[in-house]
Amino acid sequence: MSPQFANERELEKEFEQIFESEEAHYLIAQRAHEYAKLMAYYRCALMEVETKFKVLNEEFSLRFDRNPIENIKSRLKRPISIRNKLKKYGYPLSMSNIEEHLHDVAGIRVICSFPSDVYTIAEALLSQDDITLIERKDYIKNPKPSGYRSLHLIIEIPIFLTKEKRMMKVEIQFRTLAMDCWASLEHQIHYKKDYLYTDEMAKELALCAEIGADLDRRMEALRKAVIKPQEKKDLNII
Ligand code: 0O2
Repeated sequence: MSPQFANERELEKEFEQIFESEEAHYLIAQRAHEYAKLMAYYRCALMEVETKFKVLNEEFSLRFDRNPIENIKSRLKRPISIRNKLKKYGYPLSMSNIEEHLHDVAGIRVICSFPSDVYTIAEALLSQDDITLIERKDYIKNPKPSGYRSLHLIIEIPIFLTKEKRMMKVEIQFRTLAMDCWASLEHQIHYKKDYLYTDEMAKELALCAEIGADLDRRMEALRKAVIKPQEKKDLNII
């Protein structure tokens, strides 16, 4: 056995001894339980926010006979992504650092029909008295150089447990169908990938995003042309 291999075997043995100790089992189990509990709280926050969107969609449907929300997708950040992001920011992995420094552990994507629906639904949510706005990034009014468009909100929402009320952060991304189509496809082609990527490709993707934005503008103009006067008045559409 080479000296390097002998050292590795010794290291392995040392780890085995540590992991077989009762103390280590207890520590790992305790950490796993804390993590599972925190993720359960984030899942509760996602349920709360998702319900709010479903209620808004239902009410809209009653008032205007159409649904402004096409689709709602929610997800919890994967443990490896949580670890990587904390590492990127220079924080050790701990439950308090996750809660304090990561704003997108719980994420919801709301896909709306028209650009104006994005703002109507976002404002309706923000006007609710149990929602606190932490951060707003409007990549629709100010698209990223890549062409990415979405309205991002970080909000805080209470969840009510048996003996406590906890404030949880949720990231919400609002997009139209056209914006979502571009972002989903660009995610496969380029975003955070180390595939070949030339300036020409970047220009082509930015052009595709412009085409999507043009589609949104044209569809919105058609909708405004057919809309009933009462809806125009209720939604402040000129
Ligand atoms: P994934 O794989 O979608 O979960 P940070 O939030 O700290 O990472 P930043 O730049 O402040 O960084 O956040 P920003 O710009 O608000 O973007 C966060 C999320 O928006 C990303 O999450 C993506 O979902 C989406 N996003 C932002 N820019 C792009 C883009 O150019 N293309 C696509 N397809 N999506 C984008 P994640 O966790 O980075 O990625």
